[in-house]
Amino acid sequence: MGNCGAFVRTAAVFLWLEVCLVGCDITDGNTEHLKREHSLMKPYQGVGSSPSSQWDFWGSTLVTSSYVRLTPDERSKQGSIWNTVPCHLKDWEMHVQFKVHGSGKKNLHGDGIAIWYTKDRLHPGPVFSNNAIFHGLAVFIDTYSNDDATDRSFPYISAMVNNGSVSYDHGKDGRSSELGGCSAEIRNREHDTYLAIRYSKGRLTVMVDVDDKNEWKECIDIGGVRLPTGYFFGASAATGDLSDNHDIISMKLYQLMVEHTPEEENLDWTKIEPSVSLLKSPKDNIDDPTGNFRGTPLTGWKVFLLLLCALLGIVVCAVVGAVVFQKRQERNKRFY
Ligand SMILES: [Ca+2]
Repeated sequence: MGNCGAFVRTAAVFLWLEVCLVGCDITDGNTEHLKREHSLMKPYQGVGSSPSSQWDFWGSTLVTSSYVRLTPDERSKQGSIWNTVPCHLKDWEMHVQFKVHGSGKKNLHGDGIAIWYTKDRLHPGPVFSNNAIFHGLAVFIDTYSNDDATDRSFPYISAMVNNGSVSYDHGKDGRSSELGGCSAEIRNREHDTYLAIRYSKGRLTVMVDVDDKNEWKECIDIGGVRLPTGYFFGASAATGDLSDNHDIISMKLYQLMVEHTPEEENLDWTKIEPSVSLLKSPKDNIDDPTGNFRGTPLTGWKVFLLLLCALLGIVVCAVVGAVVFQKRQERNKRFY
């Protein structure tokens, strides 16, 4: 019976470790460090106006002491705000506090906000007031469904990685180029709404906190993503025939303290071409561009298999134990 106990214990420990790997990864907040040169916070002193400012703004953007309004609730407005300092962190997490609000009724408002980590900055264009062809990462908070398809509800949050070869299709809400996404009720909320973008060891995770519960909900989580260092953070928004106030309250960038191998450290990370290695079923993607194997979330069938194995082990042990017990009893009987 000793072997059986050990087997069950091993299975239990393995299960616990896997669960911890998933849970710990998302809630780990102790290793974060705020980087002020890449953060935009109240009261936004010197933004845009002083030569030493670390943020530039463009278009309809209005900076007050309590919010940065990228567009007012008026038609055909375009605005953006961009960090002037290139980011050289390998592992980071950006927290965006934002507010989208306006007088438009259901489905009569638009277009939304985009958060950027790109090679070029202040590059006006048709995609939430930025260029449709870009190098880097974009996370779209799309409040208006341009496409007629009804299989998803808006506002819809999606992510796209581009090496300058693909154009975001605004008419289709970027469906063909999206890496993943989720619906989130972010508009006209009484409380604050937040979005977090984490990039670490080739994994891109987007989380939302929009229900005033002070907890992150996973929206996108994919591996095999390659992004260089030296790009710029920015936010942009646009209105068309329909409008909304698109406000950024804060953008806070945290450095994630992650160890890299000496080989990884010696690479020139500014030369990395933005890419994604697997577009199909990214949740099962264990490929890591930096060469490290990394634990993937424990999927339903894996849990099922593990439990099945443990159960089978117990049954086999019980049967063997019963047989041995019976044999021993029979042997004992013979001695009488
Ligand atoms: Ca749209």
